[in-house]
Amino acid sequence: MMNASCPGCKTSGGISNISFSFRGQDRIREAMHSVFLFHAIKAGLDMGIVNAGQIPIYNDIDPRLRELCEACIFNTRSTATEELLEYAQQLKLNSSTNDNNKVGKEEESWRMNTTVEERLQYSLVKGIDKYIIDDMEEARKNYSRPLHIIEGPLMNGMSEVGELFGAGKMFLPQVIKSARVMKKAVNYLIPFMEEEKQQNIKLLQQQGNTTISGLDSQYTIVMATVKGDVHDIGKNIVGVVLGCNNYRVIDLGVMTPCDKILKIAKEENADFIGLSGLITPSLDEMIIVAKEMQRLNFNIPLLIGGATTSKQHTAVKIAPRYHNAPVIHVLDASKSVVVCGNLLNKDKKEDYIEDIAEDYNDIRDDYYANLKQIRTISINDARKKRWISENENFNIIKPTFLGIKIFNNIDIEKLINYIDWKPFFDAMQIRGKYPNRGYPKLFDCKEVGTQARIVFNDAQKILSNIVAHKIFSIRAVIGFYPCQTLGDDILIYDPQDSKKQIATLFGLRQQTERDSNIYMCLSDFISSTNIDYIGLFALAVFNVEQEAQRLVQKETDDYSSIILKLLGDRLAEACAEYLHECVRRELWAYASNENLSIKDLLSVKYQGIRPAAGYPTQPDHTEKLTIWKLLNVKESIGIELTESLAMQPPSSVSGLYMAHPESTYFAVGKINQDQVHEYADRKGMSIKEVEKWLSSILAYDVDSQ
Ligand code: B12
Repeated sequence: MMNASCPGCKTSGGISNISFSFRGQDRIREAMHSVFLFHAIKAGLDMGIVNAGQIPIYNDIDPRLRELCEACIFNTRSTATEELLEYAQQLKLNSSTNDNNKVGKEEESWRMNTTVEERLQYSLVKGIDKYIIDDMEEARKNYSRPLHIIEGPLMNGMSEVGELFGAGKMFLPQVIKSARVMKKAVNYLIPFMEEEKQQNIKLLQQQGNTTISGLDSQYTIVMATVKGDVHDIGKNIVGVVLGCNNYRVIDLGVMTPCDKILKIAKEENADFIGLSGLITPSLDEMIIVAKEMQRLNFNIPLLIGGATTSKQHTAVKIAPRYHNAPVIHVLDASKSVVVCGNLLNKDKKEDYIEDIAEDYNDIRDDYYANLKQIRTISINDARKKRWISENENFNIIKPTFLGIKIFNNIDIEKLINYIDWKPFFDAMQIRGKYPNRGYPKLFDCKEVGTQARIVFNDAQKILSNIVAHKIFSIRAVIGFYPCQTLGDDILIYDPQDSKKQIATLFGLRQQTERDSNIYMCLSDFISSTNIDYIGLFALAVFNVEQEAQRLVQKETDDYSSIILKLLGDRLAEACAEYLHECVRRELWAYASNENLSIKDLLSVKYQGIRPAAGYPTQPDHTEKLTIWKLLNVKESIGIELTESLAMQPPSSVSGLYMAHPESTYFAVGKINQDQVHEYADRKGMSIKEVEKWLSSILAYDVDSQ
């Protein structure tokens, strides 16, 4: 009625109000919410405020309870309220007597008196793989071709998963579990499909024909992490989510050259190309792919994702290079389905593309307008206003050794306490709501607490297995050197002879106007008059990729593989934290009395900093080359650098240790041409090369020069 009389108005409301009188009876309340939403959405409800994590699927509600909820909500009979009250009373009684054996029985009861299609649907939605092979065998008997099982019950099940995820009724870890069941089912069918294909080929050859059709109805996305980059967790998650929504995902893995991506996209008749990247040099590679797509006259959408990418970079630098089809930045896995869906939806497509084009035009305009407004001071003036310590008598402490120390086989068990779990839950898109944000408060969050606990427990099991079977090995190398500051650079001296310079760490200084009137550079934290000291380190968790690959191939298990990789990253960061503590307390021993809790460590409450090339205090990835040369990283512990200076294996961290009690993290921010020119000169690199590596922090636009 409202929609008809006020077509421009939207409707919203707190759904839980309808079940208020059943406080404490969650099962009744949740069923009422689900039933109400089911009908209200159909009737035009635009938005409902509801606990999405605790809504049962409409069809899963006990039919009697469902009918009673409907009777109450629609007020179809005068006894409806009493009947629902009676049901609730009975439920209370049953739950207190039956709690002990109920779980086991409920687990199996879903299989009774059901068709194989219903069971497959249930297994997919609930992520249960226990019976999938039995059910596949039964389905094979009912269907003439294995392909029909995929296109029929399996796709139906995954469509439901996709819909539930899209509606916020399923969480990412649940979706990944569903994908595991799907993959197991499809893998079981592959040999039968292969057999059928061979028979068809023979038949077609006898008839002089050569084409075989596959899953024609599916849309295909070719995805890859671009050349020089090694990170794929985000891309893999997107692949799983799109797979759950019936897309055919062709994942080309990591470090994929442009020509390979485009060749496969052509061969596979792809409907989309998706690129992923974690570090800034990958942004340039994405521009190259876009240019090539234009040159080769592609006309399919290009999707951009990964931690270092942004809507702004996509709009300003990538989209203008490829005009034939939309270039769209995709923020996360859940958005990927929406974006692809909109691009395929005949009714929405045109408007959607127009909206994106308009949005990206505005972003470009803003970007160029903002560039003009960035105020920088000259690098010479910035140097005059460098950061100067208040404590000039700061006591420089010499590390307990100078030169390199290698740590082979660091004990994982020692690192577990140092793990920061927040990024793990971020990657799984499980974010608690205020006041229950972050680990461990997250577990108390009404909306996501249960899922958080499940995925955390799964991670603990995998972690125990890693420890018990020594699946990962963790190696690190640390070096301490005498040093001194010269301008913005740090001169590194020979550990045996502090007069002999053996390398230079080049620094970038803040240049955008700031209220503090202090323009920092890392070199400010090192003495320019006395011999000072600096630490360098590199560390990595090895065998993560190999084990993840094994899980995917042998056990078709994306869920465990993604958790395993996330654990690899968590352990790399935990190791960085642990080693830094050893440095402060024992190896450099400038804070030998430090005794901080893990929470304080993760909140950086210690003395000194650990800046890393690529992070905001030193955005220049090429500085890693100096660390590699000094620490002999490749030969000593086996971490390699790709052409984009990503570290291989992926779960790697490298950086510097600085001890000055007042040293802090800061962001260099945007820098101007005068600094870039000088920096290039000092580093012996061309201006163009420096501009390429520092493109994301330039206060000017190279393309419009
Ligand atoms: C966790 C993390 C790490 C971990 C793990 C990295 C990894 N294996 O992914 C560790 C500790 C190992 C690490 C190391 C480094 N890191 Co780091 N890291 C991060 C952090 C905090 C989160 C990244 C992450 O894993 N997110 C979770 C995943 C699931 O999300 P995602 O990759 O973004 O993917 C989602 C979307 O982007 C999208 N998506 C992704 N791909 C695709 C593809 C398509 C087609 C589509 C449609 C969508 C899509 O969907 C995904 C799922 O939702 C980011 C900061 C941040 N908040 O983003 C910095 C960050 C990425 N790291 C950064 C840097 C610099 C580094 C190091 C170079 C530091 C160093 N010197 O040691 C190294 C490099 C490591 C290497 N091997 O070369 C920079 C990169 C920017 C830059 N300047 O280059 C960042 C942005 C931090 C910063 N603010 O400066 N890092």
